Amino acid sequence: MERTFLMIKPDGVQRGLIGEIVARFERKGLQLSAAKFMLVTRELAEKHYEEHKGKGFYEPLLEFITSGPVFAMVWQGDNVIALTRALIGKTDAIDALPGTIRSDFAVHTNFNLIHGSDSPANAEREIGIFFAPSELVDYEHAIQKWI
Ligand code: RTP
Ligand code: MG
Repeated sequence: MERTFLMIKPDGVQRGLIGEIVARFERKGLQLSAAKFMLVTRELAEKHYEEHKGKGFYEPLLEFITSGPVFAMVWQGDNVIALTRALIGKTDAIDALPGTIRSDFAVHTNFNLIHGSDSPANAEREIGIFFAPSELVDYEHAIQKWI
């Protein structure tokens, strides 16, 4: 069973889209392992986005992600990384397929509502940055049997 780190960014929170976005992952049949509503410190943001250090969008991205609360989550399921990236859609809303979160609700690359891990290694790294092991809830998810 694979795990991923998803985070509704400050724009998604301010626009009242937490429920709408979470509902899409629930309906898909994925299993929620952890969630918390929180502020991202500069230190946390630097760790999370270390792969983008030095790029032109790095500083504005850190400013944006620390500008207001986020909704951080861990989800699990078979192929959860690829499945959630598919539901989220391409980085730029113009390229995102209709029906994806970014196509349905986003206009601009800089305000693209949600982050999703892009590999198993990054997922584990990001989960470790945002959650303590004790915050991950291990339970039997009845719906998994039917999906
Ligand atoms: P994310 O990490 O947030 O899930 O998004 P992603 O994989 O689709 O995109 P990534 O390449 O990892 O970029 C991280 C975030 O940086 C901002 N960005 N801006 N102006 C630009 O060219 C640009 N490129 C990336 C976006 O907010 C993107 O989600
Ligand atoms: Mg990324």
